[in-house]
Amino acid sequence: MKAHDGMYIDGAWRPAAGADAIEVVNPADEQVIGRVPAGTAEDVDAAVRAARAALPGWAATPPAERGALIGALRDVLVARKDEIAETVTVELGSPLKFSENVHAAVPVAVAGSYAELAATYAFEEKVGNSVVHHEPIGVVGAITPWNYPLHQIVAKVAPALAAGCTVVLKPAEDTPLVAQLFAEAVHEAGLPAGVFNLVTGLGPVAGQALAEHEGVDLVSFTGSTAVGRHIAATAGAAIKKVALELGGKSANVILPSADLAKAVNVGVANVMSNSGQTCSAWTRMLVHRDQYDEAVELAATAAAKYGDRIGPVVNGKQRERVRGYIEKGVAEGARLVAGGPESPREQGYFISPTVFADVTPDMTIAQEEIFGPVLSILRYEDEEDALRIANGTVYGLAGAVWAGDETEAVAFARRLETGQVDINGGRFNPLAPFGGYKQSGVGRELGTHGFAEYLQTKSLQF
Ligand code: TXE
Repeated sequence: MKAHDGMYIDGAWRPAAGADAIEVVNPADEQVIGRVPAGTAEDVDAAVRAARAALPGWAATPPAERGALIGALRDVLVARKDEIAETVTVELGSPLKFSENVHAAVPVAVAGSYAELAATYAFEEKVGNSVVHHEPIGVVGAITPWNYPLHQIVAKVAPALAAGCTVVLKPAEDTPLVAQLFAEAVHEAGLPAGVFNLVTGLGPVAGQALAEHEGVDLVSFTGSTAVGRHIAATAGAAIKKVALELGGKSANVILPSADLAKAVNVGVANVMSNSGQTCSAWTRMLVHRDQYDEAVELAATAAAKYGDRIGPVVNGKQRERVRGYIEKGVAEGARLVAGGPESPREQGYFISPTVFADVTPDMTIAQEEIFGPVLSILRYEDEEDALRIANGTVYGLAGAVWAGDETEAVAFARRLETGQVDINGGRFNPLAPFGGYKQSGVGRELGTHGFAEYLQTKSLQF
């Protein structure tokens, strides 16, 4: 796999300040596939300076022109989609079809939506005797995770650039190659130098330096709640705006009137997809006690069918983490009906699709984000009980409600403390706001709501 040995700063690949490197490992076979430089505070400083220098020119570029350049970037992502899919497959381990259909395709839709929005957004609006200007917030420090590596990058960079902000990206250390490919795409699309900059490196070094840098106006972070809390504290001390997209423990509520088999099968697929490494995954399935045994049987059968079709988890540490949760589930009295803690293969960080029955709301596996292919099935007595269980975690990112008719599902969804709910299955919408209630985050991504995060207002009174 091709890897750059420098940082993309001010429109060119430049040597890193230090000599340390990060090894990129293919989680499917544990082989080293490349090396990228481990950035330091010095690299971050150079990148932030470049972004600051480029800011006035980019902010003054007519929005339609910015939109056209983001459209050109989208076109490069389309032209290089096979390379993107192959890169994500070797550094994240996801099956190639999934990389093509999701990891390469979703960022194209998101970039396209912001190419359009830049050209059509009302950057000025009249409010009584005032005119409100929506101006770019400035230099954005984007810190992204590895689970949907290109999507997480594009969901921050595209709206930031569309808004007139300039960006320094610090991608996850597990998946830096697709980030380098993205930087190449930015270059190929012809975006002006300094508008987008890339510093690869470790979270506590390069990420920390970016979050702390006084030349950064907004830190947009997606990752663990623990690091998010730390970043919020750092940024808060500097009175810097933050956008945080953190963990989840979403509930898939199957009401008695629902098509049970469909709800269970789609629910299992949702959790196993991307080997369970999805922050919005419906990791808790809530089933009425009268339908419970049937649901457990359906889920166990569906999970067993997944077998080899899911990829490994991202690295050895994550595999151990997921295994630890599975062992804890057993120790706390949950009943294993599919999968388990043993690795299904000698090589690679694989975990079998795992399903737990007899999970109670107080168990660790019903409260904490596992980030692996592990489903917990909980029993509820009535709707009020289901609601209490669904809302009974510190998280509130996503969820699902299934019912015989949509009105019933929507009535229940309105009472959920969560940022997104899929009704009878739902379908991904790149224009719908995505983000969390409670400890799942601050702010929203995607669509006009995600766009607004990168803007600040100035009102002129007449
Ligand atoms: O996340 P980290 P990890 C959850 C999920 C997973 C767990 C751990 O439960 O099992 O987090 O994953 C950068 N200052 N999610 O360890 O550490 C880091 O380099 C600044 C949920 O991978 O939060 C990377 O770029 N930056 C999630 C990014 O933060 C720092 C997606 C995320 O890494 C930093 C990923 C620091 N001190 C994990 N420390 C979601 N919401 O989708 C680390 N980073």
